[in-house]
Amino acid sequence: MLEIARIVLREIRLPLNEPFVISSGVTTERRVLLVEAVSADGITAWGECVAGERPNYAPETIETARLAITAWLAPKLLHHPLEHAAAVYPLLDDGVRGHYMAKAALEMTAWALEAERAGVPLAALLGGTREAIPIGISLGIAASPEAIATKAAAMRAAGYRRIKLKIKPGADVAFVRAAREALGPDVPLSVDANAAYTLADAAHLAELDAFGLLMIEQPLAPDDLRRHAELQRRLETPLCLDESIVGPAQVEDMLALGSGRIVNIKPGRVGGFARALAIHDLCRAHEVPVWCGGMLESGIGRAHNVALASLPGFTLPGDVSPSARYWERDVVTPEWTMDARGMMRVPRERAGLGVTVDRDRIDDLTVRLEEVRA
Ligand code: OSB
Ligand code: MG
Repeated sequence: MLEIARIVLREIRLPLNEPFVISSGVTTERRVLLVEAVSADGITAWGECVAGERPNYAPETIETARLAITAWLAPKLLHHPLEHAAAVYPLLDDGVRGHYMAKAALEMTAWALEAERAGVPLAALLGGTREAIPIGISLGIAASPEAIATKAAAMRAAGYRRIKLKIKPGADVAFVRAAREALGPDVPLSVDANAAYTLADAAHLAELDAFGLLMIEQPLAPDDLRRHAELQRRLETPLCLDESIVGPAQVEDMLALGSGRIVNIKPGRVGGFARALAIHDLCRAHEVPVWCGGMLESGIGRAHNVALASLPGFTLPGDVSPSARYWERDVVTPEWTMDARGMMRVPRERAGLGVTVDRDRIDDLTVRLEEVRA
């Protein structure tokens, strides 16, 4: 039985090596909410909430997640024996609408705890089979087409298997053209609009068809599944949904409506691993490629993403970049690295996350700490 006896929440601050610019805002420093859970038999596991500093990607923020976890979610989980981590989501979801990132933070920590207690790698517990995963990079909006072209070429030279450019109205077609020219026709290239467009932009977005993109990620608002379907009918380039997908139901809707052909799975966005696995299985059954997105996670959240991305349906390179792309120094050892061929090894020789959480470093970075009471 899996029984959680203690839950400690910490906020750490981690400055990014370079500001990350998307259509709806800039991030210079991450405020990361970490979860530490201790089982009744004294085993510790770590997790991370992917909620951002502001509600510019999803409605949740680090502050709403902290409230949801302390007031409503963690008290349900504490001292509640469960057969399996897969039982955590239904427990948390009962009587609490939304707050998927807060739910995911606890749920994913419970899976890590189950892996630790069973003495198996998290990747194996989830059903992952890959020894290494292909890595992409998500590049923030640059000051000019020339700047993004230079950056994209340098990242390709560093080994990344797929380059993704953030776009917004006013920083799209010319930027993509410049990057495509710098990369040549064969490098996998995609764009992510983070919901910056409307259906009125369909003709403009169709200009992107000229650049052989792998996908256009989340061009329209999260709730616009019908409009995404209308847009997909007017484009050759596959649409990929990110913000729109908060569970398997939206994938069913996407399939029924034709709203997109690829899914970005972020376990931290969809309520955790059980729902991420359900989405993976559903997409696989429908031959819809999936890939693992990122939310500028610390090495702890990254460990969870690496484990998930080792499942067989993750056929496209993920936004699971190495630690050094984000931080001067990560909170785990060894740090996450990528080889010259753009691959990251999935740790399989140790139980749980497969990396060591650097508690001293976390203590140094902690600006707030609270133990949740039942
Ligand atoms: O839309 O995929 C996104 C980062 C923060 C919020 C949303 C997104 C992103 C990224 C970064 O693209 C991916 C990464 O973690 O490297
Ligand atoms: Mg995205």
